[in-house]
Amino acid sequence: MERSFIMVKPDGVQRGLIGEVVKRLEQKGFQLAAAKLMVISREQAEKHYAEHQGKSFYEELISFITSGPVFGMVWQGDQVITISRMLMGKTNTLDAQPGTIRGDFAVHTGNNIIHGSDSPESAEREIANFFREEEIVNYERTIQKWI
Ligand code: DAT
Ligand code: MG
Repeated sequence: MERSFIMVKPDGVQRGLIGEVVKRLEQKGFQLAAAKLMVISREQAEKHYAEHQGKSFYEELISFITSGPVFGMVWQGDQVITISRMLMGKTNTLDAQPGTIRGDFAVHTGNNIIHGSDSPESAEREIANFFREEEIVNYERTIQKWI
């Protein structure tokens, strides 16, 4: 069973889209394993976006992601990384199709509502950056066989 770190960014929290994002992931069939509202530190943000260090948008990205509360989550399920990124939509908002979260709610590439891990390695690193092991809840869902 695969896990992903998915986060409603400060713009999504301010716009009241936490419920919408959670609803879409739940309806798809994924299982919530952890969640918390938090303001992330500059240090956590730099770790999270280490791959983008030095890019033109890096400083703006770090100040945006630390500018207010985010809603961080761990979701699990088969292919959750790839499928949740399909639900998110493309990074460039002009490519984000209607029906996706970014396609339905975002106008600008920076303010794009949601983050989702892009590989099992980044998921593991990102989850460890924001959650302690004991915050991740293991439980069985009786509906799992119907997903
Ligand atoms: P994603 O969030 O789809 O994984 P990413 O990891 O390439 O995309 O970039 C992280 C975030 O940085 C992205 O959600 C928005 C911002 N970003 C990426 N490319 C950008 C660009 N060309 N201009 C402004 N912001 C950008
Ligand atoms: Mg990314």
